Amino acid sequence: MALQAASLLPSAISIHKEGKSNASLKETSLFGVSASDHLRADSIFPVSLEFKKRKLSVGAIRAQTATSSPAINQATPEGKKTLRKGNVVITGASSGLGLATARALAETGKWHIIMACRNFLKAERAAKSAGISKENYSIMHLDLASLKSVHQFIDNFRRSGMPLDVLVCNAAIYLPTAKEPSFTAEGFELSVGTNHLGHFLLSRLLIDDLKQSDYPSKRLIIVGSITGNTNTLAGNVPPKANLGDMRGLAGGLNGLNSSPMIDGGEFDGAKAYKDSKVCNMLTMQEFHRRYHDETGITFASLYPGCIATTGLFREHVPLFRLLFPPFQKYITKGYVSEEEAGKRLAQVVSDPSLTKSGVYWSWNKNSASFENQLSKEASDTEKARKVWEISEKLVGLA
Ligand code: LMG
Ligand code: NDP
Ligand code: PMR
Repeated sequence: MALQAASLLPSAISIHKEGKSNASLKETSLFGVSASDHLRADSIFPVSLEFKKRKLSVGAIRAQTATSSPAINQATPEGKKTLRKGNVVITGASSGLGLATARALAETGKWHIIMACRNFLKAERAAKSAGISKENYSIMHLDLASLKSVHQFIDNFRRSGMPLDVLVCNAAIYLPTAKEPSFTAEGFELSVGTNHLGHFLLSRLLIDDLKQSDYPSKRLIIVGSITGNTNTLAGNVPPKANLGDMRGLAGGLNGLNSSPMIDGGEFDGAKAYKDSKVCNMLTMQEFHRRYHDETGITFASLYPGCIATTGLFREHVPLFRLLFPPFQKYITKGYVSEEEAGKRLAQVVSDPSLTKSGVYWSWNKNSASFENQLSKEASDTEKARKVWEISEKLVGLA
């Protein structure tokens, strides 16, 4: 609501200097109000103003899209060719893998990163402390635990006029110590609601924007994990992922007239997280089957390695947080730093050799990427279709 009002303000057409963007950010921080409450899209996203102006004078969406971002020069064998910056939306870019990926992409100078985050100030501080320069990122509010917020994010993004070239569904929460379930705004169990359903709605709607992009390699990436794959040792640490017949999901995961767990069982936070990762990997493959041939979009998932130091483990007991990094470093040897994991995901975003669609990428000891095998459940086409269909109903698309 406030956003719409803001975009009608006269200031919306005069703010496109960085100084003014700063002023707006300061305002936000001074009052300690979340950006979503009074988000001023135009002041936060410097590139968007070009669009507003063009929209008024040109009106043709394709023309806007093609000239949206500053052009950069890329040397090619034939000589110099101009390619505009790619625009990549990364959910949960305020910490861990998402932030490290944003940094790795920003360093190339070829990407504008839209950090889609639930905590605007945290994201701003994170970008600053990661040394990402101002012209390389924007922050837009997104709370995946609210479908309304997902719709608002999409509105804001479209209003900015930026084309969408790559979408990275990275954000996640993990609640291993919760005894009772928590729920999203719409009443879905929080881990599956955030990690899967929020992203499902986001990506189902943004596929239209990806389709319209004229960028040479358009991609939709959904971060998966080894712990959702029961064909690995890590995936066999209890509680194991298992979607069962999905009776809980079909019932809406609300914990009232249905179980909060996808398989209909008792609540278990660690299992809910692993189940959500199975849904992420199944969704990526279902996207590939439904959209790849028609759109040319590359759909991919990945296991970036065990990034044992991220905020993902913030809810775990202190002893676990203390021992988990050395355990992964010296015993399993599955440990990777945030920086290394960020480089891996950045490859999946932009490496010209990783354009194959429908792949679950992993990296070997020498940090070389390879196409990994998913578990039986995480590659079950029938389950993928069912997850897709039930999820469409739950998020109001069917
Ligand atoms: C459970 O908690 C929840 O209860 C459950 O609800 C669910 O959420 C589940 O997977 C999710 O997690 C995990 C629980 C069980 O751990 C804790 O509650 C925290 C305690 C963790 C630390 C335990 C220390 C005990 C030390 C004995 C360890 C024996 C095993 C050694 C390694 C064996 C390798 C094959 O936790 C577990 O499942 C076990 C612990 C998990 C990982 C951490 C283990 C670290 C131990 C090793 C120390 C590393 C030292 C490094 C330096 C070595 C140099 C050579
Ligand atoms: P972090 O906790 O560091 O990052 C998670 C991000 O998600 C944070 O930015 C967090 O925001 C954001 N987030 C959480 N809930 C919401 C929400 N409701 N709306 C919007 N954003 C939200 O964890 P990681 O970097 O480790 O996790 C990133 C991805 O990597 C996840 O998909 C995870 O499953 C995957 N992964 C991680 C592994 C690891 O070992 N760490 C291994 C394999 C996969 P905020 O900062 O506001 O809390
Ligand atoms: Mg696991 C080869 C061994 C390996 C790898 C790569 C991981 C990754 N883990 C491995 C082994 C083991 N883990 C073993 C042998 C144990 C029992 C001691 C073990 C335990 C363990 C726990 C308790 N591991 C965990 C936990 C968690 O709470 C983490 C989790 O399941 O989060 C969902 C976790 C993880 N181990 C991993 C990775 C990548 C994680 C965390 C994150 C994720 O999958 O997203």
